Amino acid sequence: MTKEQQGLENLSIWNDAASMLAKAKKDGVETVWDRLHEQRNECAFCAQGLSCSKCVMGPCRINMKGDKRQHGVCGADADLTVARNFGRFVAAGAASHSDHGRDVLDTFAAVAEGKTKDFQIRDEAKLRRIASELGLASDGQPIDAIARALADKFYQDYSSRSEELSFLSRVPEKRRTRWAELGVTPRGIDREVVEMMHRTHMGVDCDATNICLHAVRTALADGWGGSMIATELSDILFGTPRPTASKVNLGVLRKDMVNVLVHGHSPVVSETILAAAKDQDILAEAAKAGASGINIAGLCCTGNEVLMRQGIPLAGNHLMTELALITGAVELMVVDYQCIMPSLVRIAACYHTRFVSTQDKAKFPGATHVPFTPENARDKAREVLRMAIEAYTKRKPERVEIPGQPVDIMTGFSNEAVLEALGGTPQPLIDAIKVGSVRGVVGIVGCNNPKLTHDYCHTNLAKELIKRDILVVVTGCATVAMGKAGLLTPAGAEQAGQGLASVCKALGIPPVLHVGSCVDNARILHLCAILANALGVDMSDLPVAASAPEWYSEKAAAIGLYAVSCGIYTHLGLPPHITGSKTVTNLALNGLEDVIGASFAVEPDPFKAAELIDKRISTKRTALGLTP
Ligand code: CUV
Ligand code: SF4
Repeated sequence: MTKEQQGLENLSIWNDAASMLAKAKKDGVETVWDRLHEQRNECAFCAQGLSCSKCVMGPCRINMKGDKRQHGVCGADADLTVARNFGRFVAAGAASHSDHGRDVLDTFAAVAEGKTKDFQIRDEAKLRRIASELGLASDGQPIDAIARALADKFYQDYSSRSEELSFLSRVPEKRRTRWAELGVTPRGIDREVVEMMHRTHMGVDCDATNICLHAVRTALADGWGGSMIATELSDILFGTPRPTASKVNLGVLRKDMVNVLVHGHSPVVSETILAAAKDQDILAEAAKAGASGINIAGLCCTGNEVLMRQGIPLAGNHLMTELALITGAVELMVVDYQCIMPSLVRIAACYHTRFVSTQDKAKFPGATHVPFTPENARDKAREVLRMAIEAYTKRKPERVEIPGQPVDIMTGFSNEAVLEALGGTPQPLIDAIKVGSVRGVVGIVGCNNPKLTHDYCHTNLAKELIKRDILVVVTGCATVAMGKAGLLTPAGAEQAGQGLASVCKALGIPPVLHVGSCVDNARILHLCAILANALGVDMSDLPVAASAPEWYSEKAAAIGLYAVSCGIYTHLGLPPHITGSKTVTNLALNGLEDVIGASFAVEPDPFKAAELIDKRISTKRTALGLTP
């Protein structure tokens, strides 16, 4: 379908998006949907994972039709080509989460070593708790000594060590045994990623299944390694999330204030911007420029980070990032890395918007580069805010359009907060699952993809699940969809089934709980492990599932694969580029079930997906001796 046939209104389910798409047309600004249209007739080889450019004897295309070329120049067949491509795809995702985790670790280590005054340890209790959980001396030790020891331990997790990752101590025994038997126990995080790059070089691992098993190990190194370290250390540095109220959609931008959007993933930059925006002299400068204050709003995952911990409003998700600039109301967008469309720099240039990059590993031609380090962050943040204030004086009111009113949301459901609300133990949740008022728990995670109507799958899948008394936990860009649909407030429970609604009312919680950013999917893993350990079962026995209905990124593939590898049935709205191999596709859809206790399901229709997930939860409930 072309964009013209589809009509602008079918690109997204939201009014704020529709208004900005119309404004984009009027302003002559190109968006992701225009480019998708230009890229139509995608390459069938690439779509199926059957093209390879890993060496200069190629590039090669493996033709699956008739008796034409069945092998690349080196002799690689379809299975191997798909597996090598997929292996690298997962490795890139795991590397992204984990390198973000490393940056948080570097910041944490700088604090521990007294090298920076710009960051502090805000949750000392959590630091002590994690240190003793991981077997480090904590009682009576000074806080910086504990922090140094913990930093050291996590650096070792990144190394080429051959022992298992520290946080595997959280994993139920049965699951760890299964991983050990399969040879997929994750060791050093970097080691697994590098080994995947090695294995997929020409003439190394030529066994598709063997490569897929290493993809499992690489993904697990992300979930229980890089991502979990990112989450736990971010909590220690910036505070463990507590239930907080906030707002969502483009309406959170303010006509009368200096609007600064934080975009990317790491909380290190966004938290510093937040802190500096409270400096009295900066606020005085904003007032002098005629603004009634500085308004910080988030996009994508860094938006989720500052929403979870500080209640900062979320302006939008992945497909809203361009549209946010088209409001003409944004003074400055400051980015770190990941999911930042290169087009944003060009769109910013169409308005008075300044675009600021902050990481030496993520530069954007046309942007102003302000390199942040743990040591200089606060000064740099002040510099960035001054640029925003200056830009405010250049805003053209006639080009500003802020669509709609913000929607109320509730956020901050860390496992700590959830357990506290339950009285300190998971037992009330387990009891609710046992009697069936909560039939199961599903994590809806991840991105948007312009190939699918924006947020249609997210919202409809969530609504279908809560109707069936299935509690939903949400992270990443899906969060914005749930918020706009009114599912992140206690009132959202009116859309839930009777059982779930009664639980939500008793606890005063929404039927969809916001648990964070993409790396915070580690919180969901941890929660599943806590539940499984409390019940004395494997994670694959739990009535839980995961879904990435509108995913697009390599990181989402890593998340999906670690979820399945933990025994969590995982729904995807779109398949990865693996359909050119029967072996790999079968492994994903069926074969993993026997070896790892879960598999993937691909289904673009959210109503059918809800059926599949419901059936899975019923099966798991029955096996536990519960009502379906
Ligand atoms: Ni990490 S990965 S688009 S959900 S931020 Fe959103 Fe966020 Fe990217 Fe996907
Ligand atoms: Fe072709 Fe093999 Fe080189 Fe890939 S590795 S480009 S299939 S020759």
